[in-house]
Amino acid sequence: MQETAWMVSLVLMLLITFGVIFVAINSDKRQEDYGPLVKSAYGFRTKLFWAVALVFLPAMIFNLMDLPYDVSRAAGKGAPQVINVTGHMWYWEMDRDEVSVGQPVEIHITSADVNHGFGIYDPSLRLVAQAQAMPGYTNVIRHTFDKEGTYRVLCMEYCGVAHHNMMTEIKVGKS
Ligand SMILES: [Cu+2]
Repeated sequence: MQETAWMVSLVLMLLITFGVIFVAINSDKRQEDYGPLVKSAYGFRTKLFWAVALVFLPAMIFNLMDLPYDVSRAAGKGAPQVINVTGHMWYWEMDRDEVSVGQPVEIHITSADVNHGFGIYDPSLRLVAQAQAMPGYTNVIRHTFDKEGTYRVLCMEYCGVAHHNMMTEIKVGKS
C-alpha cells in the first residue's frame, strides 16, 4: 500500500516538474516572440500619449478660460460693487440697487426664511445670472454688466402664495 502511494506520488511529482519545466521553457520563447510586438506597441502608446497630450492640454486650458473663476481675477482692476441681498416671503431686501456698467459686481445672497431663487433678467428679459437664496448660507454672484439699463430680479423658486410678487430691479448706469 505504501509502495503504491509512493509510486503514485512520484509520478504526480514528475508530472508537475515536467509541467513547470515546460512552462518555464515556453515562457522564455514567448518573451522572445513578443519582443518586437511589445516594442512597437510601446512605441505606438508613446505617440498616442503625446498626441492626446498635445491636443487635449491646449483644448482643456481653452475650455477652462470660460469658467467664472476668471471673473474674480478681473475684479482686480477695481474693488467690486457689492450688493447684499436677503430674500423674504415675499420680497427682496437689497442694500443698493444701482451699479455702474462695465465694472464687476459682487452680489451676496441669503434668505431670512425659506429657499428663494435670485434671478437677474436683462431689459429683454433674458436671464443673465442666478443663484439660490438659502437660509444660513450666502451665495455669491460675480457679474459684470456690459449694458446699461434696468434689470429685473425675479424669484426663481416657488416659495409660497405671493411668490410672483418677489420682483425688484437693479439699475445699471454710466460709471
Ligand atoms: Cu419665490
